[in-house]
Amino acid sequence: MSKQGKWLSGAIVIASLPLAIAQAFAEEPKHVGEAEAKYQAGGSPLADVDLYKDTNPDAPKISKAEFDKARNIYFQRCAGCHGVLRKGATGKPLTPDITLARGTEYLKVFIKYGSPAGMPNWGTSGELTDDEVDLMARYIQQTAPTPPEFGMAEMKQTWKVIVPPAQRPTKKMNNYNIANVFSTTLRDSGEVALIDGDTKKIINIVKTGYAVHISRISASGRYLFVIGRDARVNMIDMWMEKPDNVAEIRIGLEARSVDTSKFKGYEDKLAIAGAYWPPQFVIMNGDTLEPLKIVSTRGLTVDTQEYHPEPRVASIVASHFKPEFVVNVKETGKTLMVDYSDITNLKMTEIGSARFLHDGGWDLSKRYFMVAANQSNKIAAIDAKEGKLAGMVEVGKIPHPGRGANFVHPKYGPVWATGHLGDETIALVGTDPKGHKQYAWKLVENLKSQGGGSLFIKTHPKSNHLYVDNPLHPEAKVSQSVAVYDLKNLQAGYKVLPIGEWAGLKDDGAKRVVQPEYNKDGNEVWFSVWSAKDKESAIVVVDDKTLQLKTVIKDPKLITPTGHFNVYNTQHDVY
Ligand code: DHE
Repeated sequence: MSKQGKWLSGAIVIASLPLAIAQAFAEEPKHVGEAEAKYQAGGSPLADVDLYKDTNPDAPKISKAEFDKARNIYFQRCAGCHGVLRKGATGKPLTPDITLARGTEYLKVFIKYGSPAGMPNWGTSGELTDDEVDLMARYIQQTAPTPPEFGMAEMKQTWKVIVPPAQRPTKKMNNYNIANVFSTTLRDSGEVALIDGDTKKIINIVKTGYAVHISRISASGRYLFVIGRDARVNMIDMWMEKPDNVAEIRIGLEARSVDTSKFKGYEDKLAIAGAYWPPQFVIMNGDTLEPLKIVSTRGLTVDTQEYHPEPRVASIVASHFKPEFVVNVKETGKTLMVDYSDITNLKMTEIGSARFLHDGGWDLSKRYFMVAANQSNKIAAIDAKEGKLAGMVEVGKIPHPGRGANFVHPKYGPVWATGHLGDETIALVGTDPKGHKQYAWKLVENLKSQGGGSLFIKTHPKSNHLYVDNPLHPEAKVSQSVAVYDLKNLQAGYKVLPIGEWAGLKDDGAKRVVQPEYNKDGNEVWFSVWSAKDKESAIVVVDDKTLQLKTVIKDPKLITPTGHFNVYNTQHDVY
């Protein structure tokens, strides 16, 4: 049965039952785990944006103040799954044609108790009061307000060249070993910490966008690009005496991805960023972030071929085989190979795979981009050389690789690995169609990990270890530790490293251990120990040979560290 069908059948059953029975029904195991629901409900900057709205005469009454409050709650909690326009994304559509027919009382039951199909129980969990549940039930029967578009004029208004290229250093002006610098996301302070990987000292805390998301490095290793959820791109010059911002721009109202051109002859020439809203990507000058070309991703879904009004841009990566960006569009399930050699006459190859493309990384040869279609439980292998779909693999529940991990398996040859949000497996996928044809694009082995709620997995060509985090696992002892496998003896299972405990934090924060990241030489692994913004957090560095604690980096400025990106490994796609 389709997901939609599953939801509808559950919905019909619930609608025809008295409340107590509906409650019991809602307490059945959820199809979407708590971890996944929390992860998606990350909060959207659109809560503060002026939105266009109309008033629907058929909808229940709602005052302007109530509408604004509900809109805020919607963008904080609901938009991640149900979409900005409520047309459905990983969650179900909530447009008035559906919600008005259900009515307020029915919707309140859903919002309060959740549903077997994965809707969180916002009321009984204490996240929303009864009044807020009632408000949200009325709100979702109104026509969804539309955020404004964000075109060239708006982008140019936000574009700042802080230090023009002519005034930038002509050689490296500092003594840092830039290749071993880490850019650490300080999620809730809207900053990145640049940390010297050799001395473990903070070089600079650089102001970036709201709830900053990822960092990427230019082909030469000189420029660092950071994107915030508010779609602000910052460009940092690592050659400055104290590396800092040299340009910035907003490319939309909400975004997650950024990268820069890496093909020979185009190094550092162009940058690209992808937006969640409006659904579009923009190609920029790699020196100044001047916006050059905006391309909308609105279009039809890969499977049912229905129009989708807000297909968000998920991961973007620069190809090493051609002057192309690989742009993964979530809701339509399409990968766009964007040829940047002539952006006036822009050519794009559209590769269809499966819906809800999210994150991914290169295979060992850097020819195949392995992208997770997370709500479809699939990995698509995109051949960047031939510009086509090389294969699709059914893996576990809600794969979430980050960029994944590559190593050579004694039996299956080169494999790429991903963990999952929704189950405890680590999927190994064969990636060598030449040398190991029978295993290519197949799920060759499943390792068992500590549990679901995993976000990132990592290894390094010089390491014999594979690290798997579980920051969204409901049990603290799992979310605060990391599992490590010996690549020479996978059958032995994993060892658990108590990273949260090693951090020795003074207060009892969430201490979620997130994202293993190696140093340049591949002999240390860094982990963020992520607590709330008013609690102490830390970075724990582990010796990869001995699996012992090497050092803990603490500083009051390290507020909510999450992702971290080693310059060399990010520049060269080493993982
Ligand atoms: Fe991420 C990568 C989207 C929540 C930390 N995240 C990505 C990418 C996308 C994405 C599309 C791939 C970018 C690329 O490669 O170009 N993330 C989203 C969401 O939509 C989601 C689910 C909800 C939200 O509101 O943003 C979300 N992400 C989170 C978090 O809660 C995390 C754990 C903590 C944080 O900092 O916000 C988080 N996401 C990361 C990290 C990466 C990432 C560290 C980069 C992984 C890598 O190895 O490259």
